[in-house]
Amino acid sequence: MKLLLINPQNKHRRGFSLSRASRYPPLSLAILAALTPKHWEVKIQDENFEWFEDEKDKEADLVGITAFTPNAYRAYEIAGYYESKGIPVVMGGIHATALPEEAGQYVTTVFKGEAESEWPKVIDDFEKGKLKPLYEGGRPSMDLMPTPRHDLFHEGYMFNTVQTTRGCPYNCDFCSVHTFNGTKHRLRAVEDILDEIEQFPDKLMGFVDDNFYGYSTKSKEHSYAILEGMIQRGIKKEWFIQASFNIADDPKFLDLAAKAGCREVLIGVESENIHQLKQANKHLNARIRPESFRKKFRKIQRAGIAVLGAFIFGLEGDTVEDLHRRLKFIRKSGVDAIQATVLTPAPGTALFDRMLKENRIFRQDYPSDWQRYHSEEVVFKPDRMTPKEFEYNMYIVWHKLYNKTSMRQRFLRSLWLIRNFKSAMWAYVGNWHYRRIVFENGGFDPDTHPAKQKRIFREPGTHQVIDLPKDISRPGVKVSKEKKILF
Ligand code: B12
Ligand code: SF4
Repeated sequence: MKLLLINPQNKHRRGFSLSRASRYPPLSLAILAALTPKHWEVKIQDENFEWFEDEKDKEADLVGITAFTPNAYRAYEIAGYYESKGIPVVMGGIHATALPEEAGQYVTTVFKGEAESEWPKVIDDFEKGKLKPLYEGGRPSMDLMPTPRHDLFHEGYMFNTVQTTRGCPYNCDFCSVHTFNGTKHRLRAVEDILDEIEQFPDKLMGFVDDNFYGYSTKSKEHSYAILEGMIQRGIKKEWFIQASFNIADDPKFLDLAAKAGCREVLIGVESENIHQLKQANKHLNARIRPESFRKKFRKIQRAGIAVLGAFIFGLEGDTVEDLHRRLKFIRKSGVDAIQATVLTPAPGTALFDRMLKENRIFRQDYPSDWQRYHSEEVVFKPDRMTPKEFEYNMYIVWHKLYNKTSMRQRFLRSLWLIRNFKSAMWAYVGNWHYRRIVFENGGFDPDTHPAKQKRIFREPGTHQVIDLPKDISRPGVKVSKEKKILF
């Protein structure tokens, strides 16, 4: 029996797929492969490297597809090919879980939730000719997670990925994680994690946990045990994590992480505006208060680890001036790498439900419009600016963050602050990736200010460049006394 597992990519905008060094392997598919009985032949078809073509490589008795929202449309396209040949397609992942009815129109079987407990049942039912239209995997214990089949990943990947936890106790209203993986922070057995890391030869890796360190004493101890285990076993890898500001106040964690090879940590900063943090339920950041963000970054950098700050633009209440205020905050804060994304209402989040109710989402030609939900395009009406103003000013923000001169200056500053060449280099390379991701339109020169460029707008979702609308404001940065920049 042949199982073909497919990792589809958004065809119009390739985002992280653009360069080899910013691609990450589809861990979900390697888990499915490991859960599949031995008498099955399993293969991963990965559009990060090769577009799916009808003619070749398509042999399968059963197909499994994974998708986040921006690549769901592509998943449906590929599913259509197999459905037309009478080969059943099972679709799982975050998008199918959020919108099972929609997915059900394009695939044979929808799989909701995590795969570990129910995937063997799917295989068994298929073998008996009794495949059902819907399975619910729920959120099983992480003890059920097998060692993923890393050997099936495309050999072109530079990074491997490992998962040590699932779920998040917070409920930020723009985020899919707590609705999908739940609010319980589930921890995986440390020995399983270490055995898995030892098994693959790749030197570079990332922990895909939403929060490697977590918020409880138990999760903190769990992270220590992983790091101590890596050091004891002599595992020599370089890697990144995602975590919250609380790691900055734990010198033991920072010391262990640096010794175990941590080069970069992504922190979801989101905004410098405390009201927005509260409004979006980003309570941890609001409690710490934006005035102290810079100090926290420094503590992490002093440990030899680069900080990748993730910021959201277009949060509720944002005006054009606020976008520029956030930009200024970012540049002064000293973060080494920057992810500056456009607020995007993902299905299944509170943000999506609210915006839908308020009739503010203007990209609703689903499923095709899901291709636009990649966090670099405006798909909703902001409350205090027009979508075009937002979009145009995002180009200015991106230009300021990712023009060559500012990236080089940032690199020198990182060297000074982190005092670790490799970590500073990770951040520098990361900035190059984001530059490629946001400017991948062919019509815009990232090194020239948008005001000096006649045509910058790409018809979203395509590569076609369109004229800049005349009626949008191009403000200078005015900062009022009450809302002064913090650094
Ligand atoms: C690593 C990661 C990435 C990697 C990609 C890794 C990959 N797999 O290709 C990178 C950095 C490239 C990335 C990019 C982006 N990401 Co991302 N990413 C993640 C992160 C942190 C972990 C994903 C992961 O590997 N999890 C581990 C695996 C094992 O879990 P899983 O995929 O959920 O799989 C399990 C189940 O879903 C199920 N399952 C999954 N597929 C299938 C298929 C079948 C057939 C079955 C039966 C079951 C099944 O079984 C698996 C095992 O239980 C998640 C957060 C999260 N917790 O999910 C965000 C997340 C998925 N990303 C998100 C976003 C928004 C993006 C970007 C748009 C960001 C950007 N600014 O550009 C891009 C879009 C990428 C794209 N392809 O279009 C959002 C997606 C929201 C949504 N509704 O789609 C998430 C949820 C983060 C968030 N805070 O909301 N991302
Ligand atoms: S944004 Fe981060 S802290 Fe907030 S719910 Fe998502 S994973 Fe948790």
